[in-house]
Amino acid sequence: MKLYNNEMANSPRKVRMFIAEKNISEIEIINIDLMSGEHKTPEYRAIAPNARIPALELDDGTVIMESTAICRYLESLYPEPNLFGESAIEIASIEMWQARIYNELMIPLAMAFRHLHPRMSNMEIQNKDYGEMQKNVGVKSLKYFDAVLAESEFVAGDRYTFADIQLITTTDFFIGLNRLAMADYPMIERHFKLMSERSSFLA
Ligand SMILES: N[C@@H](CCC(=O)N[C@@H](CS)C(=O)NCC(=O)O)C(=O)O
Repeated sequence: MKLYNNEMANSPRKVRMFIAEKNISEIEIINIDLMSGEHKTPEYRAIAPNARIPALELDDGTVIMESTAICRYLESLYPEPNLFGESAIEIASIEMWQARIYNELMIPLAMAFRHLHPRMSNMEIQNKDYGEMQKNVGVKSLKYFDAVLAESEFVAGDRYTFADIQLITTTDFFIGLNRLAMADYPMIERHFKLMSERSSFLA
């Protein structure tokens, strides 16, 4: 299997963390240079028509796009340690939290970054008003998830799951890039410290 990756981007980091937690060694990493637009070349589009990374290419040529779909596929191949839930209610809870983090926190903070940060001006037709609006949505969500994490160290229940990967890749990347301070969200900061103690954090 081949993972199309970029070391600076947050979506492929989810997959790298997942691979590290599962201790999977059979995946070749192929780096794609986003800044030079390598992901938009005909060669890469022939592999991943969405022109995004990550993408996982299987040995028979099948390609899986979307970081969560890739992780779900790897969970089926390598069930231990379980990261997507065991019981019906745990599976539903992890799915709920990972999707809520993605939709309510990651997307607004990613849109704010894409529309406001000078570094993104060559990858996005920037609309500053839209960026500011998304930043406000993201800040409200940060406050919300900070309150959620006051109840539990982990996002979904009392153990490490894919929902923690969804959160840490979002907070570690987008809080700073949006010129926000993690110290303003003490429970998110506690979660950051807990995650940074795991070896997968540096994957
Ligand atoms: N929902 C997708 C998002 C993939 C995505 O947007 N990847 C970014 C890097 S984090 C990318 O390839 N951006 C290239 C572009 O926007 O042109 C996933 O979770 O895999």
